[in-house]
Amino acid sequence: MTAKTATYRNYVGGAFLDEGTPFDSINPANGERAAVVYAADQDIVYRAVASAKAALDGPWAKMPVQERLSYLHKLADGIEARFDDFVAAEIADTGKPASQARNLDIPRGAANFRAFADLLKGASTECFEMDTPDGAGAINYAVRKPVGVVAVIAPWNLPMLLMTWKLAPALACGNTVVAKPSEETPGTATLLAEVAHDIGLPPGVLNILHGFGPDATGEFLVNHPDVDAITFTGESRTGTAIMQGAARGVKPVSFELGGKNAAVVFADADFDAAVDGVARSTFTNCGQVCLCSERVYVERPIFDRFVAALKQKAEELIAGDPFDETTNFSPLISHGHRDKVLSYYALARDEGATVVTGGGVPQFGDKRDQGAYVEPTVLTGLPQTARVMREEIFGPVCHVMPFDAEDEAVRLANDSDYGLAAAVWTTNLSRAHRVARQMDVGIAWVNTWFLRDLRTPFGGMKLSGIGREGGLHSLHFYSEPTNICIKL
Ligand code: NAD
Ligand code: 6OD
Repeated sequence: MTAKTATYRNYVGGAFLDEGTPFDSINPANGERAAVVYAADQDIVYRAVASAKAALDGPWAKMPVQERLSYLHKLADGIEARFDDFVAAEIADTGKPASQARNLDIPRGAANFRAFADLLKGASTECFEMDTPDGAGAINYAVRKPVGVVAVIAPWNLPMLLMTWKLAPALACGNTVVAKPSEETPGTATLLAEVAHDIGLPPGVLNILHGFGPDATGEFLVNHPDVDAITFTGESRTGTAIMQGAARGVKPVSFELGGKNAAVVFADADFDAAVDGVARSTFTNCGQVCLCSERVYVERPIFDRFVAALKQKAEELIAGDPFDETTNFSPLISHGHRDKVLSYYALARDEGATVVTGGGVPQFGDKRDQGAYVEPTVLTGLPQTARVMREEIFGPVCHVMPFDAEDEAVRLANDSDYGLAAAVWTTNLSRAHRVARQMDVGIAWVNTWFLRDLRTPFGGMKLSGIGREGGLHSLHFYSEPTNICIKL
C-alpha cells in the first residue's frame, strides 16, 4: 500500500498558513513523493516566535495547572483517536516497518504527553528553614516558572517519539513552543498540530514550522532573540552550530547528540539472548537510532560462534513492504544518507575490514529498488583506531572485535569521543554492575537495549550531548526557579 501525496503546512498562531516555499518529501521505501511541504521563510519564523511570545501572556499562562495538564491528556487522546493516520504518516516519511510505528513510535508519542502531565502534577518544590541572628528565622521556598518561548528542533530517525519527548515537558511546565521537525519527516508533527487545533489548544502555544536547518528555518528559529531556550536532538556537528548562536544570547540548551555505542558480550552471557539483543541494537530502524550499537566487543571464547550467529540474524531480516507486518528491516531515510552509509562500507574495506555479511545494496526487482535500502552489515578485523570504529555511521552496521579481559573491554568501550549508551551482556550480576557503572555514557543497559522508563535521566556525555532530559530532569530544564526568602 502506498500513502497518497499529503500537503504539510506551517501552523502559526493557531492557523495553518498557505505560505512558504514548497518542497517535496520523498518516501525512502520507493523513491516516490510522499508529501508537498511548505518551508517557513524568515518572516514566518518571526511570526511564529511572536505568536508564541504573545501566548505567554494569554489564557495559557493564566489557566490553573490542572487545566493546562488536561490539554496534554487531550493531545494524547487525539493521537490515539487518529492512531492509523499517525502510523501512515510516519511510514510514508521514513519507510519504517508498520510493526515498529505501531508498537513504538506512535504509542510513545501519546505516552510522553501523559507521563509528563502526571509528573508535573506530582512535582514538589524545595523548602529550607534557616536560622537568623534575631532567632526568628526565615523560610526559603522555590517556585518554578516557565522558561518562556522554547525552540524545539527534532531529527528524522524517530520523528514522533523525539518531538513529543520535548514538547510534552515544555508544555507541561507552561512554556509556549515553536517546533521544527526534520525536513525529511514533516508528517507526524503536522498531524500533531491538527490535533492541537481540534482540541482548542490556545493559539500560539504550539507552533509547528517546516523547513531546512542551516541558513534556513532551523537557524532562523534558534537565533531569534525572543527564543528563551533551545532543545535539540540531532548530530553533534549541528549542536556545535546551534550552540554558537545560543552563546550570543546566553540561552540554555539541552542537546541530545550522536553516539558510537558499544555492546560488550561476555562469554558467560545467555548466548541466544545476547545475539538477539545485539542484532536488535544494530539493525532496529535500519541502525538509525542514536542508541544503536556500532561497536561490539565479544569475549574471545565465544567470538567466532557469536559472529556466525549475528551474520545469520542479519541475513534473516525482512526488508518487505513497510506495511507488511512481517517486515522488520527498513530503508535508510534518504538517498543522501545512503551515500554516506555506503561511503563507510567502502571505507571499512579500505581500512582492511572483513565483510562478514552485507556491505552493499540489495536488489529487489520492484519499486524498492528506487528506495534507499542498504544491506545489513557485519564487519570484523579493524583496529580500534580505524575511522569506521570512531565515527558515527548511523546505518545498519556493526564491527565485532574480540577481547580477553574485563578491564580491556571497559577500556575499549570507553575509548570514544562519544558517550551516549552501552549494553552489557552477562549473567554474572556483580560483573554486570561493575562494568555498567564504569561505562562513560548516559545510559548503560544490562541484558537489554532501548528499554526506557520515561522518568529516568536521558542524555549523553562527551560529544553525545549536554544535560539530561526525562522525569524531573526535563521539568528542571523547561522551568526556572525563583527562590522566595521570607524573614519571620
Ligand atoms: P541533524 O543534526 O542533521 O538535523 C536535526 C535537526 O536539526 C533537523 O530538524 C535539521 O533541520 C535541524 N538543523 C540542522 N542544522 C541546523 C542549524 N544550523 N540550526 C538549526 N537547526 C538545524 O540530524 P539528523 O540527521 O536529523 O539526525 C541524525 C542525528 O541525530 C544522528 O547523529 C543521531 O545520533 C542524532 N540523534 C541523537 C539522539 C539522542 O537522543 N542523543 C536521538 C536521535 C538522533
Ligand atoms: O527513549 C527516548 O525517549 C529517547 N529520547 C530515545 C532516543 C533515541 C535516539 O535515537
